[in-house]
Amino acid sequence: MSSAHRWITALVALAAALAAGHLVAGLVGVNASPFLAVGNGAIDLTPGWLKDFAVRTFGTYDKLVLLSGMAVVLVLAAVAAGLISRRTPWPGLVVITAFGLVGLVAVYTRPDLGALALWAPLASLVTGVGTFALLYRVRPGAAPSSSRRKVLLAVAGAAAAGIGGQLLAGRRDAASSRAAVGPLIPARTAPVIPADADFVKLGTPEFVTRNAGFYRVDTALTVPQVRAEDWSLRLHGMVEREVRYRYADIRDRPLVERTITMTCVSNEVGGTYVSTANFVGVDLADLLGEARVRPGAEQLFSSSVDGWTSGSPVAAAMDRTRGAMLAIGMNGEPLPLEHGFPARLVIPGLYGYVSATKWVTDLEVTTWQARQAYWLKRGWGREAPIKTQSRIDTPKGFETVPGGKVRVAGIAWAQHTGIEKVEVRLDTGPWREAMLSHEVNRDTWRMWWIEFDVPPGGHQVVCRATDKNGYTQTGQRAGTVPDGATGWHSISFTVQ
Ligand SMILES: Nc1nc2c(c(=O)[nH]1)N[C@H]1C(S)=C(S)[C@@H](COP(=O)(O)O)O[C@H]1N2
Ligand SMILES: [Mo]
Repeated sequence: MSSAHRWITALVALAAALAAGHLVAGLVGVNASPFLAVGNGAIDLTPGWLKDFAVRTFGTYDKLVLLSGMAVVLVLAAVAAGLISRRTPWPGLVVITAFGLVGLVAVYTRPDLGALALWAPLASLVTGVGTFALLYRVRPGAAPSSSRRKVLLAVAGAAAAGIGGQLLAGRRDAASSRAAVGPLIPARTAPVIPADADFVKLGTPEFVTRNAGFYRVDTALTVPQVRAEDWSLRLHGMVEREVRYRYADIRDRPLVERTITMTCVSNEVGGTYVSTANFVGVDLADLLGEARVRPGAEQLFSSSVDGWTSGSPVAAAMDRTRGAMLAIGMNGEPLPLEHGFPARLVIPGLYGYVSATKWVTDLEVTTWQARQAYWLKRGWGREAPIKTQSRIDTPKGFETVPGGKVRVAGIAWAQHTGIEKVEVRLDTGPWREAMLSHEVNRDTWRMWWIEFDVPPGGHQVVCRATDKNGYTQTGQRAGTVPDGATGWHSISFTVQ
């Protein structure tokens, strides 16, 4: 048997195995697809420093890079498995079985997958082994057309299975469930946002971020697909009465709408992980009140359907003046799938990893001692209030602007405290106070702008915010780990 025939045989077996796994995953849940399960497992096993590096280097492409890397490894392993099977198929079969077992273990250990999900990697394993053994026995010398036909058949079968899996996954998809929710009309709408809440024409972002532009941060390789009909939220632990809510139970309550600026702890100084939306939902304090939290409770430990967990202070969740929510709507629509459909937490003033669990299905009232959430175990802080920060949006870094007056504009935030002032400095000049936008509420960002007369040449602007507690942002640079970056944002630009 030629070496080309052997490695092609192995590649076809690989394609068939992945496709079979995907087909079955279409029936039992897309994340059971062994390839995705290995990817998700790899993400959870990755040490924090490597994860930070990946996010910093590849940004939102980090997961694409991971999947591509895995694909390259698989292809190389398949080619090698084919090549080493010189006289018998056994060496190749051993390699294929080993990879199949990795897929099985990955699916088995995923917290978001049940026993049914094991059928997907099993299908992959059996198909991979079977395809390789069968095609290996085809004698290319004897009947070339028949061997080609068998290979073509296997390839066609793999393609059909893969597409079938995708279609099946789509049928169970949450998108149609979301489309069927209909309008969510709050009983208490958020105050109308005045026109002078932003300075878009002067170079700031829009006050309310469109859903499509809202930053996204999570550990999920594929967006969890939860249908509203299948969703429920269990509230238990240190409570007098365990409660379970279904989607309709939440949707049919009087809904409240709140304008809130969310921020990620991984936001570097000057970064983009900050956005504002009108969230619609119910007060978390109401739900906790119905369960009756017992004395001594400290932590609200929330779990997502994909196994991700978060720990929020019970006090923040219960504090009615803070307005923590179980949100089901965002900017006039049901939550987009990527932002947690059917339901998520939003607690104003705390970084997302301790306050904003998406696809939330479980709330356990407990102590700090008893449970450790996902990022806490990986070295991030337990209490993580959002730090007062500001960012320059105009001019852009290294932009060349016309001579004369140069306008500098940006945003500042100090959620739950409020922004008092923003100061801007050109080169080594004095700090000058910027014009602030209308304050919508203390849980949202504020926009600012200022103009400078700038001579031609290279220049630098720096900004710093002061919040309503009188705290002025420190110029001391700190990284994002363990509880948020500090330092002043600066921009270098050139005047013509
Ligand atoms: N299930 C789940 N929820 C999650 C996360 C996650 O990884 N998984 N990431 C959190 C983090 S770190 C942030 S900053 C916010 C981001 O929410 P967004 O993607 O809607 O902007 O979601 C939080 N909720
Ligand atoms: Mo985050």
